[in-house]
Amino acid sequence: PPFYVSKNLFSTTRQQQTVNRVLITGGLGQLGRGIASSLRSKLGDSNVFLSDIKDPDSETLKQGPFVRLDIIDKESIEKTVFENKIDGVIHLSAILSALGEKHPQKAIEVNIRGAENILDIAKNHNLRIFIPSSMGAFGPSTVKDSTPDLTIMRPNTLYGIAKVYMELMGEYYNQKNGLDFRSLRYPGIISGDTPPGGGTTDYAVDIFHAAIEKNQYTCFLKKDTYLAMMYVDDCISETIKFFLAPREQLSQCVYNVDAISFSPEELSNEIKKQWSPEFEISYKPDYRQKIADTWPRSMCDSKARSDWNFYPKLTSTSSLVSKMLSVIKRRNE
Ligand code: NAD
Ligand code: AKB
Repeated sequence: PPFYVSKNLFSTTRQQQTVNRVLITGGLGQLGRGIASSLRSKLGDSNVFLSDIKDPDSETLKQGPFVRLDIIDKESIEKTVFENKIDGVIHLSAILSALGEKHPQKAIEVNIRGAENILDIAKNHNLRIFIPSSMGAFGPSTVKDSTPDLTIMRPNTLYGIAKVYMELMGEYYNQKNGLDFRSLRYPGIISGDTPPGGGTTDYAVDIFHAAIEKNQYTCFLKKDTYLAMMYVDDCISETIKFFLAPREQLSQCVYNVDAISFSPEELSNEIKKQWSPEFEISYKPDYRQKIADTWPRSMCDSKARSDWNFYPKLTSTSSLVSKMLSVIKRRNE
């Protein structure tokens, strides 16, 4: 159980009730387009502005407004917010855990300076702001099974350190300035139609493509490395539910969310069963093993379930494998 429990962790002074026009930063990564498409079906296509430092493809441009934004360029972001009457932000720009250890300066710039910029803008313009945190915010001294919302957080990656800083700054502005700051600690997110962006949990996506293309996969984690995971559709639907939830439903700014826990060996056994008994996996752990060893095997998300009805639908390794195989096969047709 959490060693510290407090009521009123979410201040509701000064906040508007609804969001109508939303800016998504870092929107061309694994999660952005799916989140934009789901939010557009609720708010209208022209009310959700996708942005990224990268250029979009023509299909993305057809679906709704796009602005090219670098999260470090605070002035341009502020101008976009002001000119488009933005009242909500979903901030996805990030350098993920594995990439961050390879490019530390970039990780500090995007994950720390970028979060500072967007939180400051949200505070000054009274915007609702959602920023995903991660199970990477926990560290080697955190309990690894059913990790509670409130527990020891001493991560040893730049990615995790930036997530803890972002969570604390958001909570601080919520308490001091009434900022409507919301965050979910995601587990590893698994998707069949969008590639992951350089994380420690990427193996759980790569393995499916390798199985379908060559019936063989060399895994960068050891076979018994259990980690918390979630299918992308659940991540998107539950994120939108949380982002649009009436503020009265929330009793804290930051919640754990979780769905499935498995190891590479368990996942590959299920792929053998459902795809091909000839599928072969070998293990060649690299620097990402050290990161994975410090992360939760599962997170306790009971507060998210009771406060705002968090409810992931895909909760077994077998249903995840079946879903991933069908999505990737359909995409390859
Ligand atoms: P991703 O790496 O796929 O995408 C991140 C996007 O940020 C990229 O499109 C990139 O171009 C953009 N970006 C990088 N530098 C930028 C800059 N200077 N300015 C603007 N944009 C910039 O990440 P994702 O998987 O879509 O993750 C989105 C959020 O969810 C991140 O905060 C991440 O930490 C969090 N999260 C993701 C997972 C997961 O498994 N995908 C798990 C936990 C938390
Ligand atoms: C990563 O592995 O870096 C992400 C995450 C769990 O935050 N997928």
